[in-house]
Amino acid sequence: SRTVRHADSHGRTTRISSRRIVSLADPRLATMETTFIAEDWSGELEVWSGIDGEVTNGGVADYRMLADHHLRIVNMAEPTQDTVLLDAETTQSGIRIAMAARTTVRGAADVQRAHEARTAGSTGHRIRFTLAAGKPVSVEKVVAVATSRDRAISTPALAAAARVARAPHFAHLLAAHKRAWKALWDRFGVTLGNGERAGLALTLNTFHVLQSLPPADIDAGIPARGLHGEGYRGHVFWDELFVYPMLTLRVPDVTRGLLLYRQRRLVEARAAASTAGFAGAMFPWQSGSDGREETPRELWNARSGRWMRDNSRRQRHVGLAVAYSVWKYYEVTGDVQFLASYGAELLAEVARFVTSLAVHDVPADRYDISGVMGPDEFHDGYPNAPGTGVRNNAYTNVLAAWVLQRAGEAIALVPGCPSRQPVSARERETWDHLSRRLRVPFHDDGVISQFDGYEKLAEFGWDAYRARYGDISRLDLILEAEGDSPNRYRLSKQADVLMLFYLFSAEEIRAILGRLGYGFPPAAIPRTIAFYLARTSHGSTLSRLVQAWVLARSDRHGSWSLLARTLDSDLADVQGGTTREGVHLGAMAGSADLVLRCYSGLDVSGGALRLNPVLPPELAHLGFAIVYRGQPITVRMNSHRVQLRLHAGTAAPIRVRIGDQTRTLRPGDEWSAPINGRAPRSQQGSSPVVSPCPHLSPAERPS
Ligand code: IFM
Repeated sequence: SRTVRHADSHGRTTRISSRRIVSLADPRLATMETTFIAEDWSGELEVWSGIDGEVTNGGVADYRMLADHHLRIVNMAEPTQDTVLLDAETTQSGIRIAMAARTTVRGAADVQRAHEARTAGSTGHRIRFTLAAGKPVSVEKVVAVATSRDRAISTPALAAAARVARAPHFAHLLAAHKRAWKALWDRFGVTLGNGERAGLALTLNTFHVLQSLPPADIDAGIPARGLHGEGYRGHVFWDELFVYPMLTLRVPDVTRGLLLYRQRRLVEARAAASTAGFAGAMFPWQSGSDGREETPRELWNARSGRWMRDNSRRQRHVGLAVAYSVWKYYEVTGDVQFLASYGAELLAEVARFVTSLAVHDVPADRYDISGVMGPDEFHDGYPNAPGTGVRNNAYTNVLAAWVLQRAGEAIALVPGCPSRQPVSARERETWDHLSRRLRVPFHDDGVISQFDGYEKLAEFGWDAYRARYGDISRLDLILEAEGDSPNRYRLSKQADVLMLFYLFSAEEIRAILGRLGYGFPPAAIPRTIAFYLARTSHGSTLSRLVQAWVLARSDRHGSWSLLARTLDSDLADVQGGTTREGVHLGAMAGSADLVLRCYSGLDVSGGALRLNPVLPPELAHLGFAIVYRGQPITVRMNSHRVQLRLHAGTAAPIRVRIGDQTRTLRPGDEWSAPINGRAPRSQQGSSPVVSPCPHLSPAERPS
């Protein structure tokens, strides 16, 4: 909604109020209602209402030197006296997009209209009517869209014209829109026992994630910047890793649909792997329509006025993120059918790819993965070999070891899958072996090393650079402008090793490393975390999110402050201007997910739903709804107690663990359990020792 009071050069004041929606009830309809009130005058008003086919992609300053015109107009028409239609085609992909707009005027007696283009590439109606002082007149526009990707249509133009002709008026569309949001909000609403600011930001973030999701019948992924701007040209990265969890626990079908978006692009990922000389599927770092690699080769540095090489496509961990999400979807839903039809194949193809990436170091009987980049995009190689990638990125190798193990389990669960290229017993043995022998580098003091040789890099002068530049989040640009390179230093753009503590509990990390033959004593965990916390520039909005998660149990107040900043990523445009290029969907979804999963200690690994909350001091209570293995559950908690209510229905019994107690619960059951085994509050908030979230065993908790 927007209201403007406009005073013109003749001293007349006009109040213009507009409301507009893109319908959640029918995402192919949008509508806006604009109401004019002449406050102190009477006379004629002229309005133009139509469709602009000359719209350009000019929203990102750095792309201004690139092509910005992506539509070719095919036809413009006036199907009925109050409707115009524009039929266009995207210039490269040839997708037809038709839009029909119907304009109605209410509250004026003398409406005159003429079909008139405003520019050569637009079509519309010029509408005139008389405004009487103080008497509102509303102009209502309803727009329908159809594309050549829609199902069950003849042509997009016919579909758009038919849809707009059948569409109800604004008030009906708004009412249906509100009902649809209410139904969605019943699933996604979170009650926070906290001040309004965090609640507002959480609601805003959840809203923007939800309205970026494709309807089930549309083949679309999750673009990193939502549907809100042109940053990264709508490309899909690994950011979905941060989005799925909040969806899977509420609308698992949506996660399933989005994983199928990846599955449909396996063909392209297989081709990419084979072209590069590997087996299995190599998912692209940035991709769009067909799933081919579309990461730009160069990045513009406005500081230096130079193009920089962009080697970020070396982030092979993107496929591991897809595989991780497949398994997590299965754990929450128990959807074996999905695993049999699609999931096992995705896991197997990613496992095949990492297997072919790994090179055996025979004397050490270890496997190395070289030529990659971790999530930290500041290191694309070694100081003497920039651009060639790094060796044994710990995040990649540890996650790969976990995926190899899960791929084996998946095949055991659904033997014979994938039927296209069944997994042989020998392959499974190789995966098992690799999940025990991949190399993970460590520093001399036992800290997990970001990659082989990270420890040998120079320490960076953080204080001096902060003093000189203020905002040093994009050290890659700063250093390049100085003729230097981040490859020389111990620094990270964003959480890299720490991503392990985001995806896995401390026990899981120790188990994966233990299986790999590495001792990782509890004391090494806070040392590892502290090492990287001190060396991260937060050049991505994902970075503080991960740190907020990692600190949730040891520094509850610090975690909350980092979360508050992440929640504000777009509300306050914390990167100073990037929000206008699109929201940061990973941070938006991840912050909403963190409040729910991390602070409640919610975990689903091992076939049980576990809750082990530690709320930050700022959060008196927390309430939300989830669906676990088909069972809808309402959860409420404060720092002493968790209450669960399982909705009546036909779901199978589930195992639930709260603190140290485990129960089997059935539809209709309620359980209110005290939270046990936590350090007293006074010991937690101020602990200087960092320890990860979510499930430290008592022995590992900082004391
Ligand atoms: O995927 C992220 C990446 O991790 C950091 N740079 C921005 C990308 C898109 O959000």
